[in-house]
Amino acid sequence: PQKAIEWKDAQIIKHARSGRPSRVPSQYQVNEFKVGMKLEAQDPRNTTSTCIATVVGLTGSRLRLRLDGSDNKNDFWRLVDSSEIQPIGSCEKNGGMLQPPLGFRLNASSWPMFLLKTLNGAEMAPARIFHKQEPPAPEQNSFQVGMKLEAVDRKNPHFICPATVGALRGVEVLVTFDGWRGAFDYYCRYDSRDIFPVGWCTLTGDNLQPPGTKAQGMRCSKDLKRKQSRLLCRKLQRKQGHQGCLPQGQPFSSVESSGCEGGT
Ligand code: MLY
Repeated sequence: PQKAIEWKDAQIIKHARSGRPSRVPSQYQVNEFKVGMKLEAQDPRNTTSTCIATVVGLTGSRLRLRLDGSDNKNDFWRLVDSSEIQPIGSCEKNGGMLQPPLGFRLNASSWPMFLLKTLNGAEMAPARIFHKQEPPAPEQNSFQVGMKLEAVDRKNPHFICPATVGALRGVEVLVTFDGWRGAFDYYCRYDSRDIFPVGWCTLTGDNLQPPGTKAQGMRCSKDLKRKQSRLLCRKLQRKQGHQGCLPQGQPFSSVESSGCEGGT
């Protein structure tokens, strides 16, 4: 509850400052799921399949999910308001059929029996804890090179890390991880749900990783600027116990990335 208030205040202040009408978003960071609850989820490796998943962990407003009948090597993380999760029964209601996950451990013919067993007596996540919809995407890509953000490390998706916009490419943003060389960089759409404004982890209670320790090679003055802002950011993060640069509540998928860009 405390968090929800902080969030709203931050929203109101931000909108008041920008002179825009204050539209407070729904409390999409609220996570009422519990470990062990079952739900329906899109199979991330076979997105046309709807499967049964179990919440095997909670981190901030994200769920660590494991598909029933799959192994423990393919866990994936979803935001509580993700459109890729829904209450059990939704698939059938929409005329669909639950599918075994890709890599189903048993023979395909045993799927109906497996389904029956896995759901029998299971704690199903109640419909009321699902969020009605994802927040709307900003209208355009307003990111700028050098802006700070918090981003999912797609190679290690349990990690959310301090990052900097390294380049822009139309509707795409190059996410570079502070203190790491290029191996983890990726391009994503500006409205991707893997990138967050600075302060997101603090707001939702997720863990923000500390920046890495590797310096990036300097090729031009832009790189130098980026390095300076990274150092400044790290200094601030140290002060705040690695909790992000300048925690300012911003809507998830907000176009503006806040924090220490520009080194001021
Ligand atoms: N131990 C792994 C994890 C690296 C994570 C990098 N992220 C945070 C950008 C490795 O060194 O490859």
